Amino acid sequence: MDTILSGRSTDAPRSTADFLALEALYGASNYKPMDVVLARGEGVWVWDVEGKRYLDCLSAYSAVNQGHCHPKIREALVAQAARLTLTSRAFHNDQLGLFYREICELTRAHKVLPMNSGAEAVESALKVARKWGYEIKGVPEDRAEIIVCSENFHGRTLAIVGFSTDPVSRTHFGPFTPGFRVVPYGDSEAFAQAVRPETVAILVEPIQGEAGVIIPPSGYLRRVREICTQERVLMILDEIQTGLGRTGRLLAEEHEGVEADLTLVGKALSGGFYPVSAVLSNVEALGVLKPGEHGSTFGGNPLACAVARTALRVLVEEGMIENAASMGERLLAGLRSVAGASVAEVRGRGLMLAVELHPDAGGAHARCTTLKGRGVLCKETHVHTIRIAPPLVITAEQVDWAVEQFATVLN
Ligand code: IF1
Repeated sequence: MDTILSGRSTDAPRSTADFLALEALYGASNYKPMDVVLARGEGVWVWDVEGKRYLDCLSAYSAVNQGHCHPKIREALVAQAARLTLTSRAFHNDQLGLFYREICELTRAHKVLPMNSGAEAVESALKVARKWGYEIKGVPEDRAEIIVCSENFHGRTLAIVGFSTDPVSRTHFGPFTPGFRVVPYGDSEAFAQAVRPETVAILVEPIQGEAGVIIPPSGYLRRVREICTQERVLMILDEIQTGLGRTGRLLAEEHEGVEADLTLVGKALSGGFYPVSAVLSNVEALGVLKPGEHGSTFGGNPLACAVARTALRVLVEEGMIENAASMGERLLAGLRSVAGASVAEVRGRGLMLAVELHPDAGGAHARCTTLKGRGVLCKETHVHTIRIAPPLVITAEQVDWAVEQFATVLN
């Protein structure tokens, strides 16, 4: 450890190959990233260690909706970092109440639970739903059931992977947490059939991101909302990826005109500067939490709150949400116009898009590698789908240039 900690490295890495070798030597192999080593980001652009520029069409899985290194969010981070970064929740701080008020006014939530990672927000919502079930709905102790959807992605904790339907996410991590039931995504009647007296909630993504930008049938979320209201089941919408402008609305639930009982946000809540997530509640579900019953060392810290306040402000003040709607339509039409025989479907809402290739079309990874060579960074999902999600600040000119690059791999 002393060699590593002393920083006495034999030679400073410079090339892409140097950095890849260093990571391979010390890092756990829980990812297989594309062979590009990024060193700088600004707006929609990132640069690698060789100085090559790329249009980022992943946005760190929708965590940099505001664009890389947004100057106003950076200023807020630096200023707060010079004042106060962490107090724990044993004491109050002068940023938390302001963050609460601003995110509630923006989302019409009544209560907020500030956390750090998306998975923490999901886990917190699951705990609140169970507690609400026992104390408000009257479900017998330890009998609460939460309904989730096939092909879900909600994070990597043990409870969450326990209800994943993706073998890669769950194999050899058991035993898992009981109390979850899986229903087909997009099928509201299957959900209605699955509800039992002990059902306390459904956890669902408005659009499934990791599954490949799966958009449910129109009316699905409205019907789920109706069933939840009729059966006294909490509707928990995971907007950690779809939220904060990504689909062309502040929250994706707005496309269906529904209001969840618990809404989860994360990722772009900090513009990519800091892990910040939150559980937003439109009913007093969060009211079941009493002092000492839940918490987190960093949850609601002043640095996170200062960053999140500015990340939300620039999202709204700089018209990023409206831009996501208009540039998303432009990009969707552009991709469809260049899609050749290898493409099965081009789909999307706002700037959350995907190109699904025919199974015999040679896979998405090879095309992402070719796109890298043309200065566009994308990530495939589930072998045949290219996920496309640029920062919400992308311009029409940049959209048109991106379409030209995609044309070379989609024909
Ligand atoms: C990885 C996927 C995306 C999420 C939704 C909760 C979370 C995520 C809808 C948890 C996180 C990230 C996790 C990251 C890659 C990325 C991802 F490929 F894993 F599935 F976006 F689709 N709900 N998604 O998308 O938030 O705890 O990560 O802050 O694990 O590789 P987190």
